[in-house]
Amino acid sequence: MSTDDLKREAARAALRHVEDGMRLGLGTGSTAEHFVDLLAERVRGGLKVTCVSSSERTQAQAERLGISLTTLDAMPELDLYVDGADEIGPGLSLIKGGGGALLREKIVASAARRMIVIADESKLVPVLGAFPLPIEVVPFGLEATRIAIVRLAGRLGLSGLMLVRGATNGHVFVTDGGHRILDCHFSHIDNPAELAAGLTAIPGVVEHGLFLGLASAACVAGPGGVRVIDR
Ligand code: ABF
Repeated sequence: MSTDDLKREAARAALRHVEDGMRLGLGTGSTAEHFVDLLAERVRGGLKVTCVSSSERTQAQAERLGISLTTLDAMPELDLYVDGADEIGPGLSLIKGGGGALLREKIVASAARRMIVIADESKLVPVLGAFPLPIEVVPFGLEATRIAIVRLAGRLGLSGLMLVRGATNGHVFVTDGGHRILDCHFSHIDNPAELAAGLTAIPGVVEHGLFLGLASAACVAGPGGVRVIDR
């Protein structure tokens, strides 16, 4: 089975938790794309759900597939949010935002009663941080914000490259909210809660990719099948 097949199986497993009449949040990324695709098949078969997207990209896919969409303002409380992750650590702590949609993803995840993470088993890690942590920052004063993050990291014993996404190839990445992303190569984050609290206190930081206490369960697919991990 290819990694892509595993992602689809994880998405299929999460679909079993979707019931008629649910208010759903749709994630972003290649695994979430499978979920939206499979959901559309169920909708064509008569399932009635109303959805909110976490990115323009997912919005376009869901619209194209005929899924009923609304905004989070019109439907501010959701039953379920299904999304992928870049890393799944202990206690279903997550790094997300490799696709650059972390701000909307976190807003949608926080509006949902339950969040189910879908992933292939390569995303499971004993300690978060091998995947660069994305931090969404406002463009104004970006260098001052970066220095504040470097100082925070130093106090917490973290170090590593901190790169403005896209800057090295001259195409600086701009998020759906008009912000920039700093990718922080910390390699291992021993205390994610401490780092999350410190980042939130820095004024130029809009949001960070540590999702702590948000996921209720994960459907993780490997060659032997899909494992459901509860928090
Ligand atoms: C989104 O998609 C992100 O938060 C995460 O960065 C990414 C996971 O990507 P994929 O499903 O393509 O591996 O959920």
